Amino acid sequence: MTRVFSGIKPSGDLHLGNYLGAIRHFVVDQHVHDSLFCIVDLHALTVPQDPARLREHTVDLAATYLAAGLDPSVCTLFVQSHVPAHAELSWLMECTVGFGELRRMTQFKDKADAADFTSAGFFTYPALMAADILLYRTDRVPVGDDQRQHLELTRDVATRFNGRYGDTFVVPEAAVAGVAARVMDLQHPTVKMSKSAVSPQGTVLLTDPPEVIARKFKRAVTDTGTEVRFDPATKPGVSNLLSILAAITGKDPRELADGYTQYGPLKADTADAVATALAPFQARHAELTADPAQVGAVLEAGAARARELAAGTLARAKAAVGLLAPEGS
Ligand code: AQP
Repeated sequence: MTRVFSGIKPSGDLHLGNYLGAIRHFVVDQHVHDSLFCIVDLHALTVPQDPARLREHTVDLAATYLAAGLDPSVCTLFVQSHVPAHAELSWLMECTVGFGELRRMTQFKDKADAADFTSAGFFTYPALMAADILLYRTDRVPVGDDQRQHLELTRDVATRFNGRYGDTFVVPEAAVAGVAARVMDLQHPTVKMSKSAVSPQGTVLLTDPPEVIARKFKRAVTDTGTEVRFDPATKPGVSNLLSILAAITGKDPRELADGYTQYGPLKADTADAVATALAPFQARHAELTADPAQVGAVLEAGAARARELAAGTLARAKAAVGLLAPEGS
């Protein structure tokens, strides 16, 4: 059975981009592949976090995974820092990846330029991401389009390590969704919707009530002209709405465009579709939020399985590079 691994940072409230680009694909994958879904809390530390908020976001992300339909009886859900092998293998990855390769990562270039403080961890986090994936001998990594470059780097690092030290890692494939692989901010449609963006009106949270969803879509920035056409290059605002509606209805964004002559009805229909799709999630999320013990038990069982799987790969990788195993191990 092929192995799937993916993760999300508990760095803020989850949004429609996280759902359409990642989580909804996890829900399908869990029934087809041996799937591990991680809350990558170590990645969240690459930018300063309030400790209490980080803990809250970690539990909330677990509740979000479960509420979205991840079933712990068929997939493994766990917190990255509960499996120390991630941090350990990350060092071996940092010593395998090139400085120049990390410097070329566009997410680093974009965000580092805008930040007051850039941690060394923010620079090296693609090495930790490679460790996350390679630890589980992952075949397939479902991610949004923004992570494609990091996945390529993981493949390069795995191939380099295998070439230097012998066959140790599986070289994984990225599985990037076709429609809505990059959901854009409703107020700034050339920028991706993001947890850390300072754009509350442009970011649709998974927990937004229907009236807030309706208001955000109503105020969405559209393009000059009045024609409804799917053309991300010249009509990014309208194309973003069509992509969201297409992802939820399973229709083609170009065909959907043919059904509209004005922006208003497209905004209203997209808001309705999003609110309806999120309603069952929101009900389940509220129940799980009231029952943190249930969420904690899922994470404990998930970490136990992940530790077991990770131990073998870490031991192989350490032996391959020549680290002396402790006596009696
Ligand atoms: N706008 C998006 N459209 C489609 N997919 C997206 N993803 C994130 N934003 C969009 C996908 O969600 C998964 C989890 O992402 P992450 O939280 O680990 O990191 P990120 O990509 O950096 O997400 P954010 O929301 O932008 O977080 P911050 O602002 O904290 O950096 C990934 O599969 C990602 O592709």
